[in-house]
Amino acid sequence: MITFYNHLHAQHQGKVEMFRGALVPCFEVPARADHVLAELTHRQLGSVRQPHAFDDAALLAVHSQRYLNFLATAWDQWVALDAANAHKDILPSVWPTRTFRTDIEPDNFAAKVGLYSYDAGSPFTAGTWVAARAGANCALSAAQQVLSGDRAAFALSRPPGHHAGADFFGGYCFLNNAALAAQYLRDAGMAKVAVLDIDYHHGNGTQAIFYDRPDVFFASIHGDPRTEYPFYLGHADETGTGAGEGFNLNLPLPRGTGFHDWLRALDTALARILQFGAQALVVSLGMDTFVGDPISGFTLDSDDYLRVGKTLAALGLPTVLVFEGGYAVAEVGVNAVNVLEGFLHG
Ligand code: Q9C
Ligand code: ZN
Repeated sequence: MITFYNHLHAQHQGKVEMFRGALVPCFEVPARADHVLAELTHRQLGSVRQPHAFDDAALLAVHSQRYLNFLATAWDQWVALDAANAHKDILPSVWPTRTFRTDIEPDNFAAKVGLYSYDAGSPFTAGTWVAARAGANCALSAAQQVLSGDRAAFALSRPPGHHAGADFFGGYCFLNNAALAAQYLRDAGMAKVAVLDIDYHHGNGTQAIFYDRPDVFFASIHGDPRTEYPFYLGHADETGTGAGEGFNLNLPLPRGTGFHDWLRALDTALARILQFGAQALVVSLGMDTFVGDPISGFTLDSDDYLRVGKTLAALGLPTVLVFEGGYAVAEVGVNAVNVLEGFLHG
């Protein structure tokens, strides 16, 4: 299996995120991807390549023009406010909630940041745009690889993507890599594509992007949003809207859920994906379901990920795997590569 590795990922390196009234060190750190790369290389699970370049059209197929303009210019706008800002990350502090307008982009920079975000945990840094773009190119390259006939490909990309919507960032995500891959497969002529999200957190961005569409089925297994981030989306009664009704499946599970129950949810999701008639599968591969994850609540262990990979492969579909969350840094490499190994040799 070819891995497209985001060689520019370390340019996105947030310093702090807001947590319980204090700024704490970021959980989403460059070492995460380094560990996966080291484990992949060590276990020789296929070649590692740099992503191909894609033009703006591939991004515009998912994201809005004004959001992409903002991402591309945000850092320069920030430093133009005050040269000393170059040493600090951008974090939002004001947001348009219910009753406010979002159709007018404010001139004020802080107001713009809030318009395009939904939490104070996702710092935007000097290299965020460059890194996120190269990460998106990894997902697009993996989709292209599968279109050319490969059974599967892996996008080893950070920052992650599944919380990012068409025009907002949050949850450490800026460009929705999985959605970009799915849309790329659609635009290349695959009529039905499924996105399966097995990150601990609900993939609110991906769900929102495809919620009114019958051509991309979205299924997610995640911590119950009543207690788990992103809180405001991911309930079982969200089944799609309009033409997309019936093409969204949420399987929330309580904090503390172990592999037995998690695997039953996976079987449910995969059965629905087969029933849908998907021609290709995009997996949002979050490793924060691991028992040792510092910000999550499921109890999967490292060996369980071999079985996860084997179960995904049994679906028999061309598969794009996209790296998402997973914050037990020392173990994230073994866990992610176990999924790949289970997929290839399970
Ligand atoms: N103090 C992904 O896994 N907040 N995003 C956690 C911890 C946000 C996770 C708070 C978690 C976002 C891609
Ligand atoms: Zn997550």
